[in-house]
Amino acid sequence: MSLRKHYRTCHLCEAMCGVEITMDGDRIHSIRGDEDDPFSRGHICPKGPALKDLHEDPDRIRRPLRRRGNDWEEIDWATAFDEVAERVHGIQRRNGNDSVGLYVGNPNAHNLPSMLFAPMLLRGLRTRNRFSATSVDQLPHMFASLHMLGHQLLFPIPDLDRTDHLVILGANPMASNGSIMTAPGMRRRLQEIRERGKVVVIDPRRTETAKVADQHVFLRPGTDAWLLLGMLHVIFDEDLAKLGRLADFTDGIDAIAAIAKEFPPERAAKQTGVDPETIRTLARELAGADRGVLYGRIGTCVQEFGGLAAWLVNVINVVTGHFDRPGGAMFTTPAVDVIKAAGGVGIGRGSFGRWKSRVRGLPEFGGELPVATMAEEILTEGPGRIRAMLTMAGNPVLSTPNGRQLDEAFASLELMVSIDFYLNETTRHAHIILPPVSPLERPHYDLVFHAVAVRNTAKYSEPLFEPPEHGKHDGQIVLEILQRLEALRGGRLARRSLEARAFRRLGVERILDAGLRVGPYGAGFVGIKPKSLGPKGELTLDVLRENPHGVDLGPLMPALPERLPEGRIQLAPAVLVNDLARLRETEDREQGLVLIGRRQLRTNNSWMHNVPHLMKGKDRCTLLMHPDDAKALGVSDQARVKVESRVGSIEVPLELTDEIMTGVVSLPHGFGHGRKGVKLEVAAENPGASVNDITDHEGIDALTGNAILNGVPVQVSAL
Ligand SMILES: Nc1nc2c(c(=O)[nH]1)N[C@H]1C(S)=C(S)[C@@H](COP(=O)(O)OP(=O)(O)OC[C@H]3O[C@@H](n4cnc5c(=O)[nH]c(N)nc54)[C@H](O)[C@@H]3O)O[C@H]1N2
Ligand SMILES: Nc1nc2c(c(=O)[nH]1)N[C@H]1C(S)=C(S)[C@@H](COP(=O)(O)OP(=O)(O)OC[C@H]3O[C@@H](n4cnc5c(=O)[nH]c(N)nc54)[C@H](O)[C@@H]3O)O[C@H]1N2
Ligand code: SF4
Ligand SMILES: [Mo]
Repeated sequence: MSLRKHYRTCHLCEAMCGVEITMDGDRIHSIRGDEDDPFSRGHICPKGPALKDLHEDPDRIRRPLRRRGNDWEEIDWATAFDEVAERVHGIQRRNGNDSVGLYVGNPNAHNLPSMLFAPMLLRGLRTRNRFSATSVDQLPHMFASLHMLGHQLLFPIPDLDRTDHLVILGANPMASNGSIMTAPGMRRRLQEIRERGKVVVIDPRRTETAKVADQHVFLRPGTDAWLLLGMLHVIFDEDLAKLGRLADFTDGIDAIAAIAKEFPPERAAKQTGVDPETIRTLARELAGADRGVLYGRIGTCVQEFGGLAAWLVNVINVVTGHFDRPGGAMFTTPAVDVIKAAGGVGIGRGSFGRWKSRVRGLPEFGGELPVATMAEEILTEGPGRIRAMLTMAGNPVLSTPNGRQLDEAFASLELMVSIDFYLNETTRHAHIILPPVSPLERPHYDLVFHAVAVRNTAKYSEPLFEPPEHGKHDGQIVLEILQRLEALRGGRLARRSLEARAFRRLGVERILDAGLRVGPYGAGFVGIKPKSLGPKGELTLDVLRENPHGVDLGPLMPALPERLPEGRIQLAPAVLVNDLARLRETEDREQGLVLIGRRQLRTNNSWMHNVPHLMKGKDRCTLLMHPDDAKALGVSDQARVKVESRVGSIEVPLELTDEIMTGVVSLPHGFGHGRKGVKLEVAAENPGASVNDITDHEGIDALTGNAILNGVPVQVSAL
């Protein structure tokens, strides 16, 4: 037996754990945490070893497929690309460019070729009907960053390793392993904060993270903005605000002080269920901490007032002096500067309301429309209707609101093309499926997650396996489609087509190398370079190749005002301040039982349920409910119950627990694999139900267009 080791980054979630893969010949023998990865130091979670299972999964699609009635036939790549380009071109010529829609899912962010090439597809399709997982996720953070900091991708990251006081609002990093806060080994990092100071979790459920924290506070779903306003009141009322050096480039503090006056903790308490004294203590302790930070994540986003909550989290960090300062919310200096490079690949600073969706008139954000309106754009007749869809690494039937309606919409399309290697709830509607190579057959570098990590690091992973003959990564698939489309469109060689050619010639590695060279640690950088770069002190792809465990580039550094495109922080942008009116209107609203989500360590959105060892054990697609609510409703533990909303109903087993507050129930998302035509053998054994069959496509944060997935009104009854 000849064993050799391969080192890479696990790309499955945002934590960027280093893995050591032991190879027996050309087979994977075992996978464990890489002790020599300077960032993750040996940590992995149960999903890491699944890299092997995903690679070897017999259900993974390896050749292009074309629908034939209820069946599929394998076709060669040239036939597949020609057919896709011709049909897309024909549909656009007959019905206009907007008749072709695009959905881009979450795994693209974990995929280097996609990150480099998908933006070209976004532009090359020339459609305004672009959708993505952003509007069921972090859109409110991007909205706040755009309006406050001048760039949608300028994310404040909690400086986890130096803070002494961490307040976590609407995140469960013990299960999710962190989001917009890449930090492998969450348990150790949180424990270290507790040794230095305090960790507080504010969440409608006493989560896995709450259990390893010093304090947990129950909060009614969707009321984060009220809580944060109450805290701001205390900060100004007790004279705890301090801008420090930020005062020189921060506008709007007086406007914030005036707003805060209106929201004493007693008023906030009525909405949030958090008592006024607790709100005062939360504010005082955070403001009083030398190194403190407030971290808000998806619980603050996918709710009715996501934009307000994301804004107010930033405001509190700024006015308590915990912004752009060690231990506070800071900004990364990534080796490939996605913010500078973003202009080059067409992502840009961001935009809002440049156009509106056809049916509901919802504003565009960053060139995209809210995904909650995708189904009606397909189903509603009239000029501008979507007749063809392209999906790329996503499963919106399970991951976006009212999945049943979307199921119906996809089934009605003239053409659907999916770039994906599974036949899942979404891609089963495709006419053509274009499967990229396995993630272990492509090079890897985390363009996105290095840019949102709690430390500056860089790591490149070589492909572990040669791609199979004719195998294509996502970038190559995109380019093939685009080049054919441009050729069919005819006329002069378009600039985009030239760009595509140039990109194709360069290839992924050389583009990455160029990105590193022009980045802050590259040849052009003046200033002190980290010792880890060696005597020459320049970061290139070769340096990363020589350091397969990754390179540490040091802690986060103060970066403002230089990193702000306009040089200033806007604390009180009118678009956000004006949305407070909508919040005030909900003050006396009656609220019944509401539904929230729940991530589980062994899942990853909708697509890890085909891995046997992750699916072992008891059914995890259960509805959590407080025993008091169960008593009032006459339902008992383990019973199957019906959960109903305005748009639909599902049946799931009940799990009673006092971990969840009364008036709230919780279901995980990503289940619901029982639909006809899905080819996920392991997942089908334990299909569960999809929570997004009952989330409502009309439920959006009216400001940002983000979907409301937490705080959905439901009724529960015995079956
Ligand atoms: N109710 C509720 N709904 C939610 C959420 C919630 O908390 N509650 N969370 C939301 C969030 S945060 C997100 S990000 C979305 C995710 O929503 P989506 O991005 O739509 O769904 P995923 O399950 O991530 O999609 C996985 C698909 O990508 C494919 N895939 C994996 N890797 C690759 C690759 O390298 N290339 C290609 N081409 N395909 C690949 C898989 O085969 C699978 O089909 O779900 C959202 N939905
Ligand atoms: N194991 C695993 N890891 C994952 C994923 C996965 O599916 N499984 N998905 C990945 C993705 S795409 C993302 S975006 C990240 C997300 O990472 P996190 O943001 O950490 O997501 P969650 O674990 O869903 O935590 C959200 C928390 O918000 C709480 N909550 C619900 N409603 C509200 C509310 O109104 N207010 C407040 N304050 N809290 C509320 C929920 O109870 C929950 O504990 O995780 C990533 N990591
Ligand atoms: S925590 Fe995330 S990156 Fe680390 S092993 Fe698990 S899935 Fe992979
Ligand atoms: Mo996400």
